[in-house]
Amino acid sequence: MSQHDLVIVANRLPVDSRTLPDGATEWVTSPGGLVTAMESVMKGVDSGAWVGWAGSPGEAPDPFEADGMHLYPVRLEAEDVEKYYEGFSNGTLWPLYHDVIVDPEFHRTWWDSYVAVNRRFAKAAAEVASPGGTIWVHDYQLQLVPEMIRSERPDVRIGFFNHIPFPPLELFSQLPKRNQVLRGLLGADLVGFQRESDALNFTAAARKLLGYQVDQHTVTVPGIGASEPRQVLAKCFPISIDAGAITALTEDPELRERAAQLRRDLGDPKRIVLGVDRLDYTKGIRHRLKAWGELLNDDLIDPSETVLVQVATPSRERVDAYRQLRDEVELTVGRINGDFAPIGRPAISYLHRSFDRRDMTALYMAADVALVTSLRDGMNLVAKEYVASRPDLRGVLVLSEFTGAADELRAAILVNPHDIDDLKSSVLRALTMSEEEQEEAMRSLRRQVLDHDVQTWAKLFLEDLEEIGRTAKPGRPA
Ligand code: GDG
Repeated sequence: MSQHDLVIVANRLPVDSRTLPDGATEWVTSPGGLVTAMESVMKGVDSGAWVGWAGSPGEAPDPFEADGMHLYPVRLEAEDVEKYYEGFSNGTLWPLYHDVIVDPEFHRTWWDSYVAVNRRFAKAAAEVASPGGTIWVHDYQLQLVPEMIRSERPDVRIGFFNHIPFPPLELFSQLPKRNQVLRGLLGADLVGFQRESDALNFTAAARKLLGYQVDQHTVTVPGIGASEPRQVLAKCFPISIDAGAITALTEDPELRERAAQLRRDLGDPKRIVLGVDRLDYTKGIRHRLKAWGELLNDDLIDPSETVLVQVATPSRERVDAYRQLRDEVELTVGRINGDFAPIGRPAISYLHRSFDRRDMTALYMAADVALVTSLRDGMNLVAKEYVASRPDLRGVLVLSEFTGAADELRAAILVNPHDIDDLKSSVLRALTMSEEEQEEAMRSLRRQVLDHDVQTWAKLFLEDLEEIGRTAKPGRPA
């Protein structure tokens, strides 16, 4: 087995398998922020690897290479998918870490599976990291992995990044096995979060629940037996997007034409309002639709002039709460269209499928207003992608206060999505904003997004991790 200086560990590998017309399958890189960020850092290392699940239950494929990355598939049986992934990750942790918007469920068999699968990922990563190398673990599905790696490979630097919020102590305390989760995370040298408040929630939990000493962003983990205490840095690193790649797309004449065509396809409305979300209860889609329905009902929006385009990408379709959400959203969209749509065109153009990156960018370019109404969101990349797609300085971003992005994108119209009246007046304000106001706000938003792209995010995280490794373990190879 080869050895790698940088090993990424994430639930999914950055590839999807595709079936060709002759029945053969091939791997295609799946687009996404993490893949882009990692591609940029992988370029700077001699040998990089990625450990993750290839996406189908059962026997894992052999390790293979894709786009210059060494990929190590981890096996997940159908039962692991049900208990580790749909169960503990998405039925327990996801709702609990997102302010219990739906009730978290807990089953001890889910936890057992979470532990077993985390061990499998940790073992796979420990096997392929070079001596003194770096392992970067991602997200809530793998919180036990840092400690598991450390017990096998104390020579490596371990980083962890949590893409979703870390909840306040009062909520985190509800998690059965909370201390095991904390100890798992504290196996890392650096634990990264989206927002400062997430990092503070985490250090508060380490202090209150484990009794560990905390000094600002540093948690001291006591040594076991003769081993020395260790310091763990918990800090925020707000994730971002590949702003350069999006800017390049917006300059493509074919995409400009596609954006214009989209408007024509929608019946040439005066205003297009856009929502793009995974179909997830954290994204506030129900609240958005309620506000939209009321605006139409109150005659404050004319459906022959203004259309809402809602992309709802299919997500976690086997988890009950997601099935229920889909039913509710589709019922509401159907009702609103039935009540208000002009003949031959929708009041809400609802799209329950995925689009390629070019179509997504064309949608952003066509949208006069983007609506991000999450009830809780680690960051929300859609908000940043919309801003990056508007070099023309037009368009208005309505952004929930409960996103990580709201900490940075202060020039957006910030909204409390729980307050339907606030949501309604924010939408109306966005629709009536003058071109000068739009330009001023968009210029400020763009400065923030273009100066802090995903490549910078990854670089800052890895630099901090390397620095900690150097100071904490002077004897280790740099
Ligand atoms: C988690 C955290 C955090 C969506 N539909 C399509 C499509 N997308 C792309 C968007 C965007 C991404 O998916 C969604 O990212 P978000 O940040 O909005 O949300 P989550 O999926 O919940 O991501 C979140 C993120 O991790 C990163 O740390 O920001 O808070 O929850 O890039 O454009 N892309 C394409 N077709 C679609 O139909 N191509």
